[in-house]
Amino acid sequence: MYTPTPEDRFTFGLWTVGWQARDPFGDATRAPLDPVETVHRLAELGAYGVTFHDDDLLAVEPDRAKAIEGFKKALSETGLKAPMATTNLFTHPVFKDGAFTSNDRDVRRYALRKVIRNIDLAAELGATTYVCWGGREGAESDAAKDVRAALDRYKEGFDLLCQYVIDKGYGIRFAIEPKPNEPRGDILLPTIGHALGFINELEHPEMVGLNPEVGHEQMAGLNFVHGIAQALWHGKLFHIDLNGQHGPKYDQDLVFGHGDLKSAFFLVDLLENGGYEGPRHFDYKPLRTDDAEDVWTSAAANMRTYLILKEKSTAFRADPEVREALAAGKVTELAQPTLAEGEGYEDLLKESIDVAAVGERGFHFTRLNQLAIEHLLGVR
Ligand code: GLT
Ligand code: MN
Ligand code: MN
Ligand code: MN
Repeated sequence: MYTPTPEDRFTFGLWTVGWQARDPFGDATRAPLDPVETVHRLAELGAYGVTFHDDDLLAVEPDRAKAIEGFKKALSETGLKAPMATTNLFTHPVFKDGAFTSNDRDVRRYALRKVIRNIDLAAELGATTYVCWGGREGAESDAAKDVRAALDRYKEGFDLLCQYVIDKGYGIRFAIEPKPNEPRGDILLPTIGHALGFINELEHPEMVGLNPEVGHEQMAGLNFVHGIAQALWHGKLFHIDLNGQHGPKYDQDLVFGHGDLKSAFFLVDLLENGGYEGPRHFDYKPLRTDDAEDVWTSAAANMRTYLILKEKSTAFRADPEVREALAAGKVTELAQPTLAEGEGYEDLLKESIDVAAVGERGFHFTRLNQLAIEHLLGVR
């Protein structure tokens, strides 16, 4: 029960279990982790794949060619896939004012070269999604960044990278990961909605979608389930970062379900029934208080929680009382078009209702919500 297998398509970033737990106030509490060990441990736990930044591969082996060779060998020994890759455009001081949108043109040109080099590796390893988290693209002062010029440069960057992928014939799509703040005071493309608007201005909008992260939208006080539903509606949910967060505060990157559990339940319900077919990717950080072995307990916890919530979602949907409450709340009626086939506004304008009487109808949503809570608490 609740034992993950590769069919569940669970994936983890090398940087998640590999996080040494350095924070702004304290040193690392764990030793660097060899990506080769990570691949083996994740495979043993039942994961489907692993994802990486260019620099993650160099955690213990500074020679890039050797590091890549070791990583590839581990992938072929375990059968683990590498469906997504990304670029570290935030750690080195050169990126302190951003990468694609740094005020310094030399930095922008270097950043694009760094991405292109890792896209080649991503394509070679069979990755189909390339994530772009622009954590340093932003500012602390509104005087310091011409945001309209920055968006021009951001677009220029994506247009160039799309052209590169087209010219090379790679089967790769880009996924933008929004975040409102941290490490910058304010980050560009702060939410799912901002990113969706930006994508429409690109030369190849069909090649660019989203990689939303649970905690990032919740940091902005937004409803993650609604954001994901809208991303799916636009056909833009290319990838997802699952983790946990307790409301608007610093980016917690907790284990999936260890933040807002009710939201996690409805998220799993949506992912499992809303047409998302990509990997279930965990982007979390093992607690700083966890030791080297606890890291694997936490990795397993993400997958186990997802599978438990998946089972709860199935039971919720199958419960006759839930079905009745969904009908009573007219949740299903929303799928019915407001105008019937062949009707126009003339038909609508001919009609009238007893507004006072209709205004008195209840939707009984408390009952429905309580049923969800009771499923979640395991008493139904
Ligand atoms: C970094 C960030 C994550 C992003 C990663 C991809 S890097 O750890 O905090 O949210 O998904 O670049
Ligand atoms: Mn995060
Ligand atoms: Mn993060
Ligand atoms: Mn993330």
